[in-house]
Amino acid sequence: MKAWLSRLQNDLDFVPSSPKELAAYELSHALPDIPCRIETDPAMDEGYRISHSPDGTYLITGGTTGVLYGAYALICRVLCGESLPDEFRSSPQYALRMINCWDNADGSVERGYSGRSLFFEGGHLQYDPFRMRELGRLLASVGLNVLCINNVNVHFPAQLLLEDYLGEAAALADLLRPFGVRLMFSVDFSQPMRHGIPTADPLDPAVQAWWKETAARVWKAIPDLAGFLVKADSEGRPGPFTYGRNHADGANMLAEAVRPFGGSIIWRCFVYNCRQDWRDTKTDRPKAAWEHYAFLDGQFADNVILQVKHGPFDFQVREPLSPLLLGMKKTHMAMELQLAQEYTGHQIDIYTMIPMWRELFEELPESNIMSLAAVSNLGRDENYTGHPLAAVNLFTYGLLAWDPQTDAKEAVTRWARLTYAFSPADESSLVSLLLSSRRTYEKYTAPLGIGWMITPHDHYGPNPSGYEYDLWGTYHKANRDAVGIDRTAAGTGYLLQYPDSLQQKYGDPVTCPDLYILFFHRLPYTFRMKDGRTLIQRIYDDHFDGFSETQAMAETIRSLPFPEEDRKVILDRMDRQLCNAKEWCDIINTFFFRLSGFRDEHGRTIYD
Ligand code: GCV
Repeated sequence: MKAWLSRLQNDLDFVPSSPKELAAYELSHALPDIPCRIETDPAMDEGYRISHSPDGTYLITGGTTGVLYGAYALICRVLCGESLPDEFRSSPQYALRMINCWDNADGSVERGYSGRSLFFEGGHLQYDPFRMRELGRLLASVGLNVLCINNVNVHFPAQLLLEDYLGEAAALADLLRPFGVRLMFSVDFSQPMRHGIPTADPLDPAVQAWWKETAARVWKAIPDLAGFLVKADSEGRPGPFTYGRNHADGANMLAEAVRPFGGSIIWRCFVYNCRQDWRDTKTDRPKAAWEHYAFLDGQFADNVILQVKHGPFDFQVREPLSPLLLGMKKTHMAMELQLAQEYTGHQIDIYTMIPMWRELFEELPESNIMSLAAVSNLGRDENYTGHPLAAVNLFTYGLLAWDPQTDAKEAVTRWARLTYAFSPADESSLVSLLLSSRRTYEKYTAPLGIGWMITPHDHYGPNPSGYEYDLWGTYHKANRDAVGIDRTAAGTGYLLQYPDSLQQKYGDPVTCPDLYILFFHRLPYTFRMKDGRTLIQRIYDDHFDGFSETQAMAETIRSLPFPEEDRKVILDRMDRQLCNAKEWCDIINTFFFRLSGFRDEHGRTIYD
């Protein structure tokens, strides 16, 4: 099952030369009985208007790519059986709606759970043009417009992308252009040093000249390249700190190089001390990004976009919104999400993300970010996302990047209807299951905002002490009396990075929402939660509930009429999810029971 494309009824058997031509093709195949006209109005850019004339014709007016988005919007609504108003206008909220692939030149994918890279193999760019068109279609049909094809951890020889591989990359850019998809490259900050320059110091004229020449060469080959994505001074990657420079120095130097070509520098803010000593109680990893960037607000060039992970740690099941996304008002910001289920079940466990994203957007004033990025969950597997149901995350991410007000249930329902066309009852079961899957996963994994009880490095399955004495700054400090970190002013002070209203909300365990409570507070197991249960009982209850909800989920999954090729994969993964949920439930409950000595009030089995 090719995600939601199967309802388009046809394989894309021609090479479109423009979004308009593609739009006409898609409309004539998907809606053969509906007369449509397309008119381009370049001023509308990516926006479109769909109007319905009395003679039954639909007119789609839009900018160069807007007409394609309009065509997909019309197709989606008609196939979903939705009624359309006589006139309907739309344009995207965010200019760059990006997918970041963590694909390596050797064909592996960092944190990839859907097979090998779609773009690389054996040190080369190597892709199937048919699949690239299908990918273009997947992205365009939900409005995604930038694809960064290589890993932010730029491993040699992917760096050659800028030299030997440029012709191949340009051919890929040509293939994706009619879909309104622009390429982006991750670059290594120390790249000049591979070309005979003894330093990568951003203030060194030879370094600046090298980047300018390189940018000129790259943009000559791919004139609409969206920009460079940079991971610097993070997890061993090189960066400006080596030369005593800050990240505005580094990003602005690159920004100058790409400016003549209209390129952007997407500069990641995932910077922290990854060689922390667990005995060091002064350093608190969530504080790091703010400490590195907040004081630089206003100093970044206007073609630099700071890309910030949605939470201050690293894509845990529940983290508060990163304070940087709220605090840097004079800098262009992008929020980074992760479709790849690194900490959220490896595309074995069902985990639908849009409920979580909606919570983030509720905290985030729209004007604070101008772009959205998501780490890809795509790979060479026939179904692209490994687990067929993980496709819902790519689909709904696209809708949300277009319109952050997108309703979670509506978006998931559209995906389900386009993908499976079930009966109303089955569709409703599938949609409820998907919408509740994140809470279920959260319940059987790490409790109440604490995160990080996962198996180190691989990040699948429980290991509550796995990261406890490690270098990564991700500690829960559970002992026989209490668990969690005090991040208030009396503790590490992380909370002080937030605006007053959030300091009030999170600062007192009595007002702090339970789901975040152990992120912000260190609490005794006897602490009374808002519903009167003790903290320890709540931990036990959540884990038992998480497992029993997974059992119910499995029942529903078995009852749904998935097409055969999906059914096999889904059932197999459901069995593995059941084992995983049981493992989490038993290990975490036993971990806390052994430490605290408190028995479950309901007498359920906790192993001792
Ligand atoms: C690409 C986490 C992941 C790494 C990833 C890193 C990042 O640490 O485990 O695989 O590296 O985030 O976002 O840069």
